[in-house]
Amino acid sequence: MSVQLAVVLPTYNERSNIASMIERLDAALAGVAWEAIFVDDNSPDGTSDEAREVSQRDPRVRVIQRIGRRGLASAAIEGMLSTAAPVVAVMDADHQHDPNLLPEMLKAVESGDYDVAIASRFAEGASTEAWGRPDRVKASGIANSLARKLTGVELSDPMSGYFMLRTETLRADAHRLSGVGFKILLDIMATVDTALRVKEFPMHFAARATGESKLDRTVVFEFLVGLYDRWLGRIIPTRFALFGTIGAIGVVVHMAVLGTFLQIFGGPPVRGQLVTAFELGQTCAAMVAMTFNFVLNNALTYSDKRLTGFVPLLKGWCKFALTCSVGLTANIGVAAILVRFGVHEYPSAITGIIVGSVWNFALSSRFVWGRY
Ligand SMILES: Nc1nc2c(ncn2[C@@H]2O[C@H](COP(=O)(O)OP(=O)(O)O)[C@@H](O)[C@H]2O)c(=O)[nH]1
Ligand SMILES: [Mg+2]
Repeated sequence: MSVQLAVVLPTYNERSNIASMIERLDAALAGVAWEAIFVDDNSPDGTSDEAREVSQRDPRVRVIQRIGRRGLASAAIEGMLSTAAPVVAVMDADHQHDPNLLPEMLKAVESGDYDVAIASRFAEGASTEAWGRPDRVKASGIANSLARKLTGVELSDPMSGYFMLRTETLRADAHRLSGVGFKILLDIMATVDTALRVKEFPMHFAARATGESKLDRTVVFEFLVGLYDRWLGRIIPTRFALFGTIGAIGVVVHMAVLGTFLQIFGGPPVRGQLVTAFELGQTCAAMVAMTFNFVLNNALTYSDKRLTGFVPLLKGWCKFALTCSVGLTANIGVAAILVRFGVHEYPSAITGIIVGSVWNFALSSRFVWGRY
């Protein structure tokens, strides 16, 4: 029998949930020709190994192991594009989503009456009490209403991570999806031009079985980044915007350090002094600001390629410093040339800064966080 339904399960450190998840899928999907695809971002706990072991016993289980990448949305997209099944579902691998909803969702999509089936945490009849996370319930509520306003998607739970659709619907617009962040359903709904017919299924959202949430800490940040990406990401790329924002905060840090330094050590220059307080302060401030930028970019702009461990961080910092020195030279060079050609000093300075940061961004994304 040809495969009817693919269930995509993005995973990061879910080793202990894999085997039980497959057991539950097997029980829930009796009579359906299904396959399960774990898309694992090379989890340090060996989730991929565990999934391969399950796959040895049950060939309906497949594994995509991604190296050097992170991200729920891009994992879901890659999983959905990897199947020949006509219908595909995405769900969490941590048992928060009840697989017993799958047959009804499949019926709705297969009937042709609906394009998308969504398991909703907030539809009539759904519940989130068992989740045990009133803080996240509240955050999801706010994010949902914001998302509804900004994208015009009218759903009770556009941030749900549990949904099903025909693979051809996805493939038609896959190249236009942003793949940034974690809210893949919202991305799909906001991207496709035709109005999708949606059926919502109230679900009882459970507590995670074992392991810990990956989204707790970054959920708000990722959400904002995702919204930005939808809005302006095509004009100014999201990563560059983040890089630039962090750079701008870096300038504030620089000034604060320099100001403090001059407050303490400032005063008229002493005769015979080798370096002035300003020169020393400027140097310290630049080092602090650069380190600050490096740390923030590592944590936020490149959260998916984050460097960890002392040696990689030190190496990364040295490369970043080197990159910044090239950018600084470009910055000063361009500004100086413009001034010589009679351009006013301020626009020249700003042009220099823009050229320098584009340069820094291009080089550092490649040499510090990229692969070469
Ligand atoms: N491949 C992949 N899966 C992820 C990533 N982050 C989270 N997941 C998986 O996505 C699902 C939902 O994530 P979870 O941490 O439970 O988020 P929460 O339910 O919102 O707290 C789980 O199966 C995670 O293992 C990621 O960066 N890459
Ligand atoms: Mg979860």
